[in-house]
Amino acid sequence: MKKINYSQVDFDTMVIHASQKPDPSTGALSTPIFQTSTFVFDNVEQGAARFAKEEAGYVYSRGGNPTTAQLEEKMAVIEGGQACVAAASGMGAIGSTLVSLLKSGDHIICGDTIYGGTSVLMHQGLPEMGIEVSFVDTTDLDKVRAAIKSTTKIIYFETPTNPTMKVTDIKGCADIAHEHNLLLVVDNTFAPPPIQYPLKLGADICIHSVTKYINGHGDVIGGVVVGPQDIIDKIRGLGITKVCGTPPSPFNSWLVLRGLKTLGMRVRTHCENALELANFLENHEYVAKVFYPGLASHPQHKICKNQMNGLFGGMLSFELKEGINGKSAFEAGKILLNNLAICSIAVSLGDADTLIEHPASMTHASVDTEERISVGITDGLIRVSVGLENAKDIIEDLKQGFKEL
Ligand code: LCS
Repeated sequence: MKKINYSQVDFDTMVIHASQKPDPSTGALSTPIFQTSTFVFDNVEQGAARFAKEEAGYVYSRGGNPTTAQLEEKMAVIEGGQACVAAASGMGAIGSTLVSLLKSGDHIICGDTIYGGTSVLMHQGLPEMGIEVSFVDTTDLDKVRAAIKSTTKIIYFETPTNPTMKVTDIKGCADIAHEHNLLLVVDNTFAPPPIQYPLKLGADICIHSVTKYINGHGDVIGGVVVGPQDIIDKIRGLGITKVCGTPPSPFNSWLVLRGLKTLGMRVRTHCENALELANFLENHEYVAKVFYPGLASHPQHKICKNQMNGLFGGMLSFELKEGINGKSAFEAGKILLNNLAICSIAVSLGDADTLIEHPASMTHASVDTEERISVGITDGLIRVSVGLENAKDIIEDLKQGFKEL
């Protein structure tokens, strides 16, 4: 068979075909699940050559597995990177990356609004290993520049941020990072392709919690890191295989491969539904503020338009007004969430189902209260992962919930 030139085919064609090869022993089109811990060598010499990396091939599934390798190859093509390593979770991907690339005495600049689990890693995990972390509002490039020290090695952020949807100019930050010989690491979980391509905008490393849109069906915990071959080799060899020991299971890799085939159509529908819901919420009398990159009212809407490919993601958050029928915004939010039928009260995101949650008591409960409020994660903030149901039904669900306030 001839090879597909991925730069010449549409995204929807590419995500189906990238890395896919019929199984050589059976011709199976769907990638087999190589549910094995170990791989048999023909002889001692071959085993030694594999360990010495003189011969390509598998050894032990903590260091590499054929099903997972197909996922890694596909994700590298999707994000436009040289190589990819998969992990058992998004946190496994982030933790393995940072312990592989940083050492005691190094300094990292981290966006000031991040997922609660990443916040624990940055506030406790890294400092306890002697790594200094500065939290910076990366939407302001002057603040990023000012935070650079002689020991700085990495700039790290999410864009859009979880849960406030703040957007950082990836290209602007990449230019600053490279002027100072730093690596730019972007967590692209909230804006997966075909929305946003951090590596094409100059980032060195792109991370996903594939638990979210990349798998898309709410049945896997997983992560990936995409970047240059030498860096990915280091993260695989040290972080994923030895220090953290966090490869995904072959079955989970297979589920993600299956989910990926519909990435484009899922993501486009998430984006369309989120824009409709954002417009509805912005015009609702009970809503004080909506945070969605696709609204003209979003503070970085101009940057969003450029770097998010005209799609703005499936995530939004909003604040209810204080004093609706004498209730605080927090009380009103509880009543609203407890009276929904289609939207499930749950953390995570990127599933077919619409998920609604309260960051202050759930995803970001581990963040220090003062810090949480200072970055806009108020007690009244509600986050929605807009699903693939019909947008009208999602809006009707919220409408009937609002009637209970
Ligand atoms: N990065 C981002 C931006 C996330 O939102 C999450 C999880 C992670 C990394 C970690 O990925 P995991 O280990 O869970 O695969 N975010 C979650 C959230 O907002 N609700 O539940 C999990």
